[in-house]
Amino acid sequence: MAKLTLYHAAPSRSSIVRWMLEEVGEPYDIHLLNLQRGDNRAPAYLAVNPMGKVPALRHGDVVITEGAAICAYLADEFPKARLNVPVGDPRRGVYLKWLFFGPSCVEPAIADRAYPRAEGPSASTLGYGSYDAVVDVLAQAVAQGPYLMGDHFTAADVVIGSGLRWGMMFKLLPERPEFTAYVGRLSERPALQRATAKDKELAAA
Ligand SMILES: N[C@@H](CCC(=O)N[C@@H](CS)C(=O)NCC(=O)O)C(=O)O
Repeated sequence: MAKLTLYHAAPSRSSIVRWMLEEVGEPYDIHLLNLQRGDNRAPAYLAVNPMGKVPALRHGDVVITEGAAICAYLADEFPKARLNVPVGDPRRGVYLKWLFFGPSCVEPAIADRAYPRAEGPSASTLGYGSYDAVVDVLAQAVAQGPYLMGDHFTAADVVIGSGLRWGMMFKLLPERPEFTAYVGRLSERPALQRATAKDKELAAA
C-alpha cells in the first residue's frame, strides 16, 4: 500500500487530519514542522504546499492540501473505514454540504468574530451570511445526533466537530447545549483520544 505521510505541527489545523487518520486506522508517518522556526516557509516545504501551511498529506505520489479536502480524500480512498457517504448514495449531497460548510462558513465566521472588521460586508455578500445564522444552522444540525449523518460517523464530523471544539475552546463559539453534547460524544471516540494524546506528547517534546 502507498505510504501516508502527514505534514504536521502539533497542535494546529493539521491535528484535524491526525484525528481523521486515527479514524481511518491505516499506518501513517508524521513529518513534523516547527512553525515558529519557519520550517513551513523553507523551499523544501513550499514545494509540498506553496501556501506554506499545514496540513499537507502525501499518499504515494499524491499530495493533498487543505484539511477538509484531505479528510474527504481519506474517507473515499479507504472506504473500509466507512467514513464517507459513497457516490450513488442519496445522502452524499448532505455529507458533502457539511464537509464544505466547515471551511466556507464555520471557519470564516469564527475568524471574523475573532478579528472584527470596522465595516464588514452585508450578510448577502458574505458567503457565510452571518455569524448568528452559522451558529443556528450548526446547532440544528447536531441537535439530533449522534452525528451529522445520524448514526453514521463520517469525515464531515471530523471537519465540523473540529471547528466546534476549537471554536468553543477559544470562546469564539457559544457553549450551546447542542454543541457541548455533540462535542462530548466526539470526545468519547478512541481515535480522537489517541490523536489528542499523541499531539500532547509532540507538543511537550
Ligand atoms: N486553509 C488551510 C489553513 C491551514 C492553516 O492556516 N494552517 C496554519 C496552522 S493552524 C499554518 O500552517 N500556519 C502557518 C503559516 O501560515 O505560517 C486548511 O484548512 O488546511
